[in-house]
Amino acid sequence: MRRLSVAMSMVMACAALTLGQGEAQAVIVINYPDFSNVAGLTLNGDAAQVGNVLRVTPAAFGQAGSVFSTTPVTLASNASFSTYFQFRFTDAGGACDGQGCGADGLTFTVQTVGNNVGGAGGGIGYAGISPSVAVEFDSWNNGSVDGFSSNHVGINVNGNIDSEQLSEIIEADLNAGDIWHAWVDYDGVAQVLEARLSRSNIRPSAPSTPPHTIDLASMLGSTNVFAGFTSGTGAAFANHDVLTWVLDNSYHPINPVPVPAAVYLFGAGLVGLAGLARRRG
Ligand SMILES: [Ca+2]
Ligand SMILES: [Ca+2]
Ligand SMILES: [Ca+2]
Repeated sequence: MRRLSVAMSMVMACAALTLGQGEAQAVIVINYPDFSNVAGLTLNGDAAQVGNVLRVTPAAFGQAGSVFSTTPVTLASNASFSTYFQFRFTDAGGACDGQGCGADGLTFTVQTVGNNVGGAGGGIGYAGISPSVAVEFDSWNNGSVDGFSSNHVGINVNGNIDSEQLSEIIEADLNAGDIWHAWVDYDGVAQVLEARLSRSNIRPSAPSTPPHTIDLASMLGSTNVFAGFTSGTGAAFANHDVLTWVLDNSYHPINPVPVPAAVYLFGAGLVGLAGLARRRG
């Protein structure tokens, strides 16, 4: 009995840690420790569930896919949110752009509908989706719209692939097959969007792109949004997989990131779309 009590205390401490220091009001509304169950998500175009990952596009020519929450996420009144996800690009093939092979990348996108797909290839499954804001992880140099970079992170708006902010990723090639950790945070009071990227699960103190000032609530015209991912391939390709995803509908940067056991507990204790759908199913 005593042993059980100690075990429960440890479990509760673990759950509290997941919330982050002093962030008791954080509410995780999307929580997929993996994608062995994709209930609560709408898969569009060439996106598919493969094993326990979301394959937003497969390693094949000319693909375009997207995955969004099936029901809208209600953000804080000022449209604030924080999200964390892991992704990985594998089996790069087709043409090469002179700075490695594989294309075209992945975006995290927030928009007002959940069942559309943007342009393939350099459109990264995002081109033309408006109104929207996206963070792109772009692995193919499409010339001036990409700042002539073959490996960069950018902040895009309203389906335009010519980024508002763009920074070269120098840590490694996106197409090298590593697991990447990404954080996207929007502080709707300060109206600042930041993106962070690392192969470590420790959230970098500095953002990976210059902070971008944007009035998301006005731009989208609603704080009920669809959040998710888009991807595209063209003459070059790769598997563009999302491995895990957590979204808080307020500004609470997800740090430290959930470890799998704590994520499960967290999802069971609060409302996660996946958990909700499982209970319904
Ligand atoms: Ca590249
Ligand atoms: Ca590109
Ligand atoms: Ca780009």
